[in-house]
Amino acid sequence: MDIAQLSHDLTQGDRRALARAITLVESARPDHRAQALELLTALPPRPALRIGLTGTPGVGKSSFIEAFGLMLTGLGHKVAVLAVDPSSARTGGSILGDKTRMERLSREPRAFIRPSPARAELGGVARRTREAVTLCEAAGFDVVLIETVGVGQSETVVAALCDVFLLLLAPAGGDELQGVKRGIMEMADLLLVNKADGDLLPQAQRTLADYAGALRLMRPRPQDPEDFPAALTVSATEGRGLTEAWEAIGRLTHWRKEQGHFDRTRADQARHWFAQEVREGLLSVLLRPDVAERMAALADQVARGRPPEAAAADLLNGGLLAKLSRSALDLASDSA
Ligand SMILES: Nc1nc2c(ncn2[C@@H]2O[C@H](COP(=O)(O)OP(=O)(O)O)[C@@H](O)[C@H]2O)c(=O)[nH]1
Ligand SMILES: [Mg+2]
Repeated sequence: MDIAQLSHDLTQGDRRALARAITLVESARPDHRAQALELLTALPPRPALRIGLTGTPGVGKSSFIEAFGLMLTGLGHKVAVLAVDPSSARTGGSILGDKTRMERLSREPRAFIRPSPARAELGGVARRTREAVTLCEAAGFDVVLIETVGVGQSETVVAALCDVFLLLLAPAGGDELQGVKRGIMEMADLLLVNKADGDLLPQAQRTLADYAGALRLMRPRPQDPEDFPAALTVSATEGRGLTEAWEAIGRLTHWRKEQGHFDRTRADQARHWFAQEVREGLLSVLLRPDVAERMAALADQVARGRPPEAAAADLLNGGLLAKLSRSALDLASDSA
């Protein structure tokens, strides 16, 4: 693959080049990995606004993305939609599989929708999504929406990928807060009670009041304006509240930029992902066949009475660390 050509086409906004580039970063093949890193390094930084979106199945995420995305393209924005879905290996792609709900957005020339890859384990999905965000930005998409259903720790992953995090909620009965994990509410910048239309409108308004009350009890965030995290009602199907949601996002990001929090958060996120990559890289060495074999042999010795500490030290101080530094050298010479 001609990476210089791909990089050129991508930065011209060529959608097929973007799709091919995302396929490249999704590949686990070592030669593809090397090309992916070459591509990502070559691309000029062109940061967009990264918006995360979570909510339980059925709450209206796809419908919201369709309506919100169309509003944004109508305002002249270029909108990319990605998904973090560690469940898709089992379900065959639960998120964004329902393209019927995003039919108009998927036909919109200023939008780009990419479902979660089928092979999905959280670490891999996080890296792939991070890299796909960079590719979308390089292709000129200035708003990137990242959707997750919140399987496992996927909200935490998305929160660490985006600038603004939205939690979509449905009108609830009574005063129960829908069993929304408290941690998720604490991550959210904006709570959107969807389906505020028709018969559901009064219930949506009551639900909004409940959540607004819950938000007031949470500890304040010194990095945000006083009225954040905020809560609003929206209707994806009737297109209500979308402008207000966009305005709230704008006000929040403007404030964070002025206060220096926006860039600082991005820098902290980059540090986080760097440490994560190093950790995963080290762990992956343990899965290499030669290392796994050596571990199995040492484990047998431990089972026969050798002190586990001694066997571990044997592995770490002997072969493994030497192997690690050798693979680091391999990498260095590969990229030279
Ligand atoms: N009344 C109403 N129904 C909605 C709204 N948004 C979504 N729905 C419906 O809720 C159901 C689930 O929507 P969907 O977008 O697939 O939810 P997702 O699973 O979170 O992606 C569908 O039947 C939608 O038509 C809304 O704003 N109002
Ligand atoms: Mg959906």
